Amino acid sequence: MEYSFHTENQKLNQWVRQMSLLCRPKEIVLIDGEVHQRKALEKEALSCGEITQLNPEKLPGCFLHRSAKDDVARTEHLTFICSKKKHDAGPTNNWMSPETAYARARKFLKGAMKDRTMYVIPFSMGPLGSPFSKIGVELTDSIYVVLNMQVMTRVGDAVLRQLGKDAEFTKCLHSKSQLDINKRLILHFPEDNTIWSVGSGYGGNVLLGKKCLSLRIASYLGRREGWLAEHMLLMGIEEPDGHIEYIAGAFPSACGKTNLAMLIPPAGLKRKGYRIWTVGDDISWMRIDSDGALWAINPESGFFGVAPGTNSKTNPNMVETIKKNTIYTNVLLKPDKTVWWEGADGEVPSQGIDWQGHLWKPGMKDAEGNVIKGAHPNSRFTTPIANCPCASFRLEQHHGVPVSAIIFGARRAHLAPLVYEAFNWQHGVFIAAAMASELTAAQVGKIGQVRRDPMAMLPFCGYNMADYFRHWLEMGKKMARPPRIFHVNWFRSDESGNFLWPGYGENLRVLEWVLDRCNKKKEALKTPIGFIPNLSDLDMTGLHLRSGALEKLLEIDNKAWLEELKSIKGFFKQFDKGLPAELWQEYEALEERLKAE
Ligand code: OXD
Ligand code: MN
Repeated sequence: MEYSFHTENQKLNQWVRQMSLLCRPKEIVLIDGEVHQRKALEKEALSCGEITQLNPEKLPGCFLHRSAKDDVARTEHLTFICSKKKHDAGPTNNWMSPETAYARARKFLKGAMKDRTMYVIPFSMGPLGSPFSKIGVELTDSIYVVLNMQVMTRVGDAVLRQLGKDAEFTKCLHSKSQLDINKRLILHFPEDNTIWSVGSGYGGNVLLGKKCLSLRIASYLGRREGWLAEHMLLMGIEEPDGHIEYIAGAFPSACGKTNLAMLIPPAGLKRKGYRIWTVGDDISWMRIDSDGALWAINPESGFFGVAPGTNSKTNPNMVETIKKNTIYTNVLLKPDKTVWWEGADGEVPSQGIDWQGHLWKPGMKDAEGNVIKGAHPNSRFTTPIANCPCASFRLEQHHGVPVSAIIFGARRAHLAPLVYEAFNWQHGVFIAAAMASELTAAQVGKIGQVRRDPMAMLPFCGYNMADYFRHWLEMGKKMARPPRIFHVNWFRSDESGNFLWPGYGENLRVLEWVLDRCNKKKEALKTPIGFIPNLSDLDMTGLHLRSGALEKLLEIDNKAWLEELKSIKGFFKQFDKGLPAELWQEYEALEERLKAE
């Protein structure tokens, strides 16, 4: 069969034809971004059972999708950086040579789209035409992917017009193939601006604009072009006089990043009249502007959020957001065609259809005696940011927003205080490079075990992390007005394992101090690890912690930090001579300060 595909862009035409000859679809359909095409695709996905229509009165425009049982999360062990030289992928990435990677994937992709349609999705990460933005084109044989990409990115003819005759784009090829975990590969070729994903249908593996392009490929491009692609939320805090300051924040998974990005101010701070504006909950792209400050956009246009635990206490704004035009994946279906998950609002339903499509009743157990969950712990919703009651009005602004502070967060039962501030940019880069979090049920590994996750980018950096640290240091030197850097820990616990800090909306009390520091409104206490707040500088109106809890939250145990240094050393050593000398300097300076006390 001869494939014909024509746009103005010859490189695109040629590539689509080549990939068609490999995957052998029955037809090629260009996604134009128009509503009637989307409606037709929804209809087709409904008729083949790929999605189910939810209650049109209670959840208008919403659908449910169930994935294969072993295709419910990112598969890091099947994710590779395929640079020519192994060294360029670095010690923290899986590496495969481009030749081997292309050859292996080709075997799985050959004829994989037989009897299927290949959809061609032109998409823009970032507002069309912004100097931040990057164009990608995803080829996929999954309508589910098309529908999700239309929520998560800007899709269609306008993108093609932007691409014009000869603009560059990231070549993204996806086939669900047989959805076989043994024939699954998520491959990144930074030097070819190419991504190949085969054998999966899970968002993080197949919505190629997200982790694959906006973090792995973009981090590589960012280094080459002098900007940063980061695993960070982006939020604005508006004061009563209308002035808005923006904070970017990096947290490993299951640390409440999405909830923080759209928090509701706590009752005790209501009198101050703060309003929160969400720009993004997962990814920030940051550039130095002509004012010497760091400006950021969220390249995405949707949230791909975790359902379990989302309720009107943890995240009221998200509860509102997902009431319409939302695609749910692997949640429980209730008899009235609405959805439920563990930790949702309201009563536990008396029955439903679980994420695997089986009849479910509360308390049911599997053969091993474990309680069967209605929704998968990593069940998700894909929903437009525009639905969010606190969506920032600057989402479409080509210049993005100015970043006053960057916060790095982690989950540490002990050691890290509630908040501390770096002495300067270089020290901040050290703090971020050494950051670590305890594993939760969301990751494979022993619960509670500490994993180093620099800048929360461990699974997402598209090149050698030693070079990534160097790039961060270089960016600092180029900024006349760099953001201040902070570290936060909402998860410090007492001896019995109870959290000392209530978290959620109350976290605004910490962010308030962060912004006061940025605006030089507050002094701080100098400690060996950085600046911490004077107790009286945190506004605790309306919040009653147990006596001594705040002191404990800000306590710094020098002995424990000296132990921590040993683990940091082990982590840094794997980068060998590549690790920037500045990070060893910071390491030694910290050791000296800890020993001097
Ligand atoms: C995500 C992740 O889905 O970080 O955002 O895994
Ligand atoms: Mn993420």
